[in-house]
Amino acid sequence: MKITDAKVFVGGPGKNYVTLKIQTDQGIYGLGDATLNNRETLPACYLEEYLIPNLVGKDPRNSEDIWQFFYRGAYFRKGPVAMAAFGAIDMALWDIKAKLANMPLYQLFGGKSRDGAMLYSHAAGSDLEHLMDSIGAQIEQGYKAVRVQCGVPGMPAASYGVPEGSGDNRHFITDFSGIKPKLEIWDADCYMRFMPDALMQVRERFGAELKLLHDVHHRLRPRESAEFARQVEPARLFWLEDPTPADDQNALRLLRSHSTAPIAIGEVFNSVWDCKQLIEEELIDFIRVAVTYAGGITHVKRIVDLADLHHVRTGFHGAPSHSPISMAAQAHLNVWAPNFGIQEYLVLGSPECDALFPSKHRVEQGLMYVSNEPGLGVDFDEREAQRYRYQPGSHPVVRLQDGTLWNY
Ligand code: GCO
Ligand code: MG
Repeated sequence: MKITDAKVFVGGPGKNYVTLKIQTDQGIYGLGDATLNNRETLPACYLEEYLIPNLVGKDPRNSEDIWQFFYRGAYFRKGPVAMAAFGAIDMALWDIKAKLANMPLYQLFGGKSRDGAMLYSHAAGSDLEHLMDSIGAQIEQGYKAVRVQCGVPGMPAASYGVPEGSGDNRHFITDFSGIKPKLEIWDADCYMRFMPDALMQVRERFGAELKLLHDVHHRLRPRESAEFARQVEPARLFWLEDPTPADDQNALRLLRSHSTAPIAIGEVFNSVWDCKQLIEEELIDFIRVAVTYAGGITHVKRIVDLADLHHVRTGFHGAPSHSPISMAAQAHLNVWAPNFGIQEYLVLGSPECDALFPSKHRVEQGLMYVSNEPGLGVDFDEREAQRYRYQPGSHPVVRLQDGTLWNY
């Protein structure tokens, strides 16, 4: 069996999905997602100019060797651009393999450990009142776990995860008005004075059962993050995400020695080497990598297995930049993984998105059920894809009140 051709498409409804389609000489094709939010053309170029010419002619069943060929063969290893490109190839090869076996992908991992995998959605408000309404709306839709982000008094309204104005805008991350970023302001003092009590009010309003998550988005210094993690303990969070940047991983020891709040980190990681210390020292409870920019199924499965040895559960990234292809790959891992924790999920299902990526995966009462079709169980309509073009966009940048540049 041989790979005969591969093509990359960039675009989608309100998104720049990077979709890879690998064709074989047996008529079976595989699909992969290389969407690196706001840098989409880079993995697309890496695929087209460097990887696809080396892919054609290879036996698609040797997905491990192909992964090693690109990773070890590149000499300059890792990085989100390369790992997103390898990830898309890897997803597509697993798709082909499962189609050849005539099985849904999860069967190749070892079958199902559960039927429905728990999802969390997002709630956000410019103030506590709007946040409460937004949480209520998510619960009404059946979600048992909700990530909550709230505007902070004293800080300009637009900060991470919080809509401008009072609306419920959960697609805030990318600004498509151009390549120049918008500005957000961060003030740790205002945040730390307000947020622990706000989370406690949410807990009191919605009761003990609701699983509450909160994302600090890398904004606190290590000492602040330790204090904050201790302060939020009474709210009994399901997780506290990215309390401090994980570049200096030793810094997490300080937080760990002051708080038992469950910690989730890893959405910006792209290799097992980024995860290793946090997992082995048991400095986190959930690993947040995504199949999209952590090297696909082959590499993420290795991370999941390492995590399992250290009581770390999965909580894969699922921001709206992931296409239904990588979300499907994660859904298959989620029903299999013995150490599954939760999956981030933001409804992608517009009619345009469903037309571009037809699938029978379904969400019911906050749980995701994978379809039993062979492969990833998602298709890609190339004719629909012709409707879309790449649209430049950017993440905001963050400054402190005095103008100092800070972590987005
Ligand atoms: C999350 C993430 C995202 C990121 C986004 C960047 O927890 O979902 O923090 O919101 O900001 O993926 O592109
Ligand atoms: Mg996050």
